[in-house]
Amino acid sequence: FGTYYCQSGRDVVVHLFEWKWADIQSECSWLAEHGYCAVQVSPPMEHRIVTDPPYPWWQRYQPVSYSMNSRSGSEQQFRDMVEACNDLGVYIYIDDVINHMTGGGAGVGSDGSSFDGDARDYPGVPFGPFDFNGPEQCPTASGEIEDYGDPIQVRNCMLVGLRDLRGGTAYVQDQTAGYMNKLIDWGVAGFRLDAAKHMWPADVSDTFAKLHDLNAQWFPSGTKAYVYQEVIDWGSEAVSGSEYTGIGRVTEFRHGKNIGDVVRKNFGQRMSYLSNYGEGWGQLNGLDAFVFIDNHDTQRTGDLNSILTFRQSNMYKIANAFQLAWQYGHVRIMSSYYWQQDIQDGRDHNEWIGPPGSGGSTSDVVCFDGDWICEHRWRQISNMVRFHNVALGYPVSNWWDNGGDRIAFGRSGRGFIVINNENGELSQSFSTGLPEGQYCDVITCDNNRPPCGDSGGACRGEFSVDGSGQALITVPAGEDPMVALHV
Ligand code: ARE
Ligand code: CA
Repeated sequence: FGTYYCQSGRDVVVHLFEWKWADIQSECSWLAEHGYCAVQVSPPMEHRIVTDPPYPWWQRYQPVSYSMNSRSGSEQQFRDMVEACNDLGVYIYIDDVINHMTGGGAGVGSDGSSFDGDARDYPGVPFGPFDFNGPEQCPTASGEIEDYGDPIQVRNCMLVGLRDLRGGTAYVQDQTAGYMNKLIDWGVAGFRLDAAKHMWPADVSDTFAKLHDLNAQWFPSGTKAYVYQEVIDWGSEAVSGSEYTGIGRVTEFRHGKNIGDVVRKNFGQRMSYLSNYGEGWGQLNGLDAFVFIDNHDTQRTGDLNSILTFRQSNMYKIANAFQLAWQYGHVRIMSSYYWQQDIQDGRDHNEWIGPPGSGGSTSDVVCFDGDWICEHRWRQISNMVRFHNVALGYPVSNWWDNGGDRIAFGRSGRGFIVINNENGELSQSFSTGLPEGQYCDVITCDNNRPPCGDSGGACRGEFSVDGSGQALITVPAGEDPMVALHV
């Protein structure tokens, strides 16, 4: 399940975090034009409605049933979105929450189903007490995961109070695979497996063995769903990502931290150390890895001194340019909404705040209105998605560095990028490996070939590559300290 299917020349995933289905449906035309392969959408199943705090984003990680009315819209809106996006060749991956149901307490979910977490009763599925892990499976007195050094606790006890499904039983697998098959039959192409670390690998593969092939209306017959599993592995716990690489791809959380530390120059890190970035840094094999600079958790509760987000826009653009120009892992771009942070003692007390809107409903997306950040539309990022597509499959070449924070590299004649993460202008002749011709800097210009276009006057214009692949490139320091050229 680690193989993904994209329209030819596309590769990158965008997470439209907390967007409504109707807004994603309209965004798909823009995404198709700009070469995105797929969209990750928020968990689409019926979820708990949390009022204390009021309607946090994380209410959607508490399933009540697998029916489809959620904060992002109705079942019909979901299906319309999948069809419209598929018709444009932009595929939908859903955030798949099947390790658990809600936390404690009782109520009514977003599609009208009742639930009682204390009694472990979810009639909308239905699940009852026997479908959950209890004292026989989980060794802790609290029923909570207390020690991440014990794989049995990690898999069989509750993650922050969330009622933990017995994923090894045929009945539970039939319900969760049935949910996924419903979506596959509607045209969904992939799954981010939430909390995969908390599920036994054998249970995960038994569940996926029940999945249908993708819908033949849009996908070649025999195509399997794409799966990337959320396993947070910093290298210090009992459960490791490599236990899951045989099933599908695995999130590589060290990617965002490592690149964040390099661009921020934390711990003596330098851009020049990136020459062997990827496996050379002790990370997963790139063909197993699913990678991102930040995600919806790390941008809120991660190590905020390492992780870069839209709030550090210039460094964020450098980090994204590097991950898109380099060749490592399957890349996901984060697309966020704004919230006011309240940082006390290094922790954001507002990290729970849900998407823009009121009374638990979400506002329509208007990119760049101050509420919806739309990083995926930032020119410096979306043009680098193009660079990434053009260079797909062409190895890194023409590496250069100054031993410090200035680097340059090519992609075997398809692209070339220079990054100047130091003070002062960088100006010199580079061996780019590019064919002779005139190129535009895609970090600051609209087009890759003349006429370069004028993005608000920022465009650095044309660069000439001569017959031996040499080009004189000047890269200012400060805002957008990069030049990227591609065929
Ligand atoms: C909420 C409340 C809790 C309450 C609970 C039940 O915040 O106080 O007890 O509800 O009522 C998200 C939020 C949670 C939220 C949950 C359900 O982040 O705060 O709980 O939704 O509404 C571990 C897991 C990893 C998980 C992270 C958050 O291994 O799988 O914790 N990430 C996914 C999603 C989250 C989501 C869930 C799972 C649950 O991406 O958005 O939670 O569906 C080390 C370890 C990691 C560990 C990490 C944090 O790094 O190595 O394994 O991650 O610490 O503890
Ligand atoms: Ca579990």
